[in-house]
Amino acid sequence: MYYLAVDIGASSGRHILCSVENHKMQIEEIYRFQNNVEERNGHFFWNTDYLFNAIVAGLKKCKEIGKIPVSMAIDTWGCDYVLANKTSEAYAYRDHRSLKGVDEVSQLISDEDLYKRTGIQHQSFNTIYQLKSEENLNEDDAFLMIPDYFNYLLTGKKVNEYTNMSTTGLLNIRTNTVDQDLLSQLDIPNIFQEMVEPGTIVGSLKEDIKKEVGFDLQVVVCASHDTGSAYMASVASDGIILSSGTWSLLGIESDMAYTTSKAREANFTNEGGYNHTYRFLKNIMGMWIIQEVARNLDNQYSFQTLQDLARTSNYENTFDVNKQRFLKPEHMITEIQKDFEERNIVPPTAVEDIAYCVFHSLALSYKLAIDELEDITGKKYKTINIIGGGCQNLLLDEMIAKMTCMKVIAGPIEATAIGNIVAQMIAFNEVKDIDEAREMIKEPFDMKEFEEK
Ligand code: ADP
Ligand code: LRH
Repeated sequence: MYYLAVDIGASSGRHILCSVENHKMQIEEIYRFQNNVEERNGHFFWNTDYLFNAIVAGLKKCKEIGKIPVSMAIDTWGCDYVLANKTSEAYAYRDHRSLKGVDEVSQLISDEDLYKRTGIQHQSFNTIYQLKSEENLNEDDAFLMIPDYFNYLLTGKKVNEYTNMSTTGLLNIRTNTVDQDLLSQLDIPNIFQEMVEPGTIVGSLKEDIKKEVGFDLQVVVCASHDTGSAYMASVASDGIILSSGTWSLLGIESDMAYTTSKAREANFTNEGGYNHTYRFLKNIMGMWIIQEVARNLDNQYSFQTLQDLARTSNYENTFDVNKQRFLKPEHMITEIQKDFEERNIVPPTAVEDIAYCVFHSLALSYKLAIDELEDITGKKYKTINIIGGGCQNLLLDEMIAKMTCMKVIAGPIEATAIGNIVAQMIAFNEVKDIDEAREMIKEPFDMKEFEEK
């Protein structure tokens, strides 16, 4: 039996096919494509047509290699959406238009009240602020988050998946439903669809898509917020989990939400997880910084080379990676250097020093976030499970082990796709529940351990 995960991150997307035999999962990447924001009239957008064509191209690849999945599910980054009855356009969360919404929302509800109500961190790009920045929102607009929108193009059915909906900042933390009072207070019309849980089968492919790809399957919703799927595939879910990709999402899986003022001041969030657990975590600027550094250097250096070069550096200073200025600067290297100059510190200039300084600063920000987390929860953690593409950065893994004195477990690299598949396997009774699935994950995927003795 094959299951297909379509996992689209801010930097790339991939189709990961999983076969299950004798209770063993085996994954194979069958299709990969780039993802990027595009600039139009001074604003940044995702190219949803290009992404949908890539989704269909990956389905055709299944046919070509003769491995037809019984089901598929799509996950993407959170917060962004399409108003499906009027456009296929999707603003990218790094676009500055949402700053207008931040101002407007803060005049209608205080940050304290909003956090108590939703449990969601303050990020300028949260959907709540994006929606408040829209002109002419209308009841009939049909709000679909990015994976919901692709599910709709595949099946013709409009639903909103719960875990991703929690990133809107519009769900009530107690009821886990869209907070209608909050909508009224903010004058946002009810543009939302039926909300469904991960594991729900949406339906089969529309006739035209079926014809184009040459087969049918069931479209399932997974935890369609990529971070939600990634955390599902953690093999040490009782410790700290660091989902390391374009963003670093550092936190814990928890049965309870933390909405204390300490949690709010540290800007931790309570995102909705599979089975209504919470991901209590902090967004840290993440590999975005090194991606942009690489782009500024015309992509002459691979991530592996940047890591190797960084090992030769003696540069010691660090910067605060979470400053708003690093969210979408025109030129990342210049922005980093300016940040040092403004603090009268000699900035890094050689490639090896820039790369080292970025990794060192990230490691430091993880250490600070762990201190905050332990303070808020009153617990001490012994392990950090780093998952996602960024766990391949062994230098960073080593730095984290050294700085935190915790045991670092790196892997699985494709955690998000694996979590996506787990939701499908549970929906098809291939496994009983997430605990059983997590046991299955421990064996087949390459994990590395780092410990500072
Ligand atoms: P997302 O899905 O959020 O776009 P990924 O999980 O694919 O991100 O992770 C991408 C990141 O993984 C890259 O930005 C890079 O920093 C890191 N990465 C990928 N391959 C390697 C490698 N071979 N060595 C070190 N780091 C790597
Ligand atoms: C990571 C992620 C993160 C969100 C951001 C928009 O890909 O989904 O969890 O905060 O993108």
